[in-house]
Amino acid sequence: MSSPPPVSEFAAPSLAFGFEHAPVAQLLGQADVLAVLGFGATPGLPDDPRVLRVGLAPLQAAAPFEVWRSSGTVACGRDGDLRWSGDGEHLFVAFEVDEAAHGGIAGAAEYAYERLGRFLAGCPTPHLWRLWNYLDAINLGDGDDERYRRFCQGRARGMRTLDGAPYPAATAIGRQDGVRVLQVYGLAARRPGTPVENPRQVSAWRYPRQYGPTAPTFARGMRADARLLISGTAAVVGHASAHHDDLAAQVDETLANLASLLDTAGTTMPLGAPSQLKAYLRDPADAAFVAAALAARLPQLGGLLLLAGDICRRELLIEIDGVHRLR
Ligand code: 3EB
Repeated sequence: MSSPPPVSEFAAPSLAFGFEHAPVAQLLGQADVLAVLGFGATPGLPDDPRVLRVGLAPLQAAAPFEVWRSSGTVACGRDGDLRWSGDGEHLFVAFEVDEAAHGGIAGAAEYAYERLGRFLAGCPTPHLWRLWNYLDAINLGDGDDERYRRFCQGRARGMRTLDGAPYPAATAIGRQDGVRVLQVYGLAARRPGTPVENPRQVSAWRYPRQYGPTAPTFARGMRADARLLISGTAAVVGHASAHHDDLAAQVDETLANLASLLDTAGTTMPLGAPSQLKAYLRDPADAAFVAAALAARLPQLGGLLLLAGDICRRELLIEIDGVHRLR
């Protein structure tokens, strides 16, 4: 009689997220690497389904890669213009959509989300946990013509294919690179996550009409795998932007929002060592101030990446997203 296989063969593979400085060729040679995200000018990135270059300029010397690793067996491939990498339990998915080919940012967003919905519906990891959306010139255009608002309209239309599933945690940030290509990447899984809302903030999908004809469709966070995946979080209280153009106060309000979200998600550990954060700054000149403010408030922080990026409301100067271990 053969003995039963070790328990680990039955356990679902687990993910790890980190910021790493190794050369990309070395990272891609490692069998457990699910995804490598490079920021800004990262020359020589290979054409590999696990790799995405995001055109947000890092505001630190020698910016790290963001690396997702899996304890399982990683396979990757392409499906038309969509790239994926997965371990059977988790799926990294990425694609880039040329806006002009789809009549503008709304059409590109609708196409991207429809495409994503159809792809996920046909795969064993259909549950969307987390999405990142990066587009150029997010605040260009006035009133309802603003590109962010048009993105929200297209995204909501394309999301109908997600068919009643809860909204994923998300980030939507403006690149400053002049490239009219919508970048969408994310994390889906075999099992659903648990969306978390923030009691200090009106749920985004309930924002009133003044912020645009179509409310943004994302959850404030997603609890999954003993982690909280934290959406882009800014100085929004209720539905209003707080501390217009006051960076220091926006940093404090954003940290208060993050603490409230963690509290709601039931963490026993505050923001700090169990957290890895990305901070997006509208003005690259604010990097030193923000780095110092976060170092003072979160001295044990597990990792921080500072990126130049425009927040979707003009009066907001900073937005922070990330991942936090719950236990
Ligand atoms: C906010 O709280 C800030 O449209 O996907 C944060 C995270 C924000 C995600 C999105 C927008 C999005 O409304 C903006």
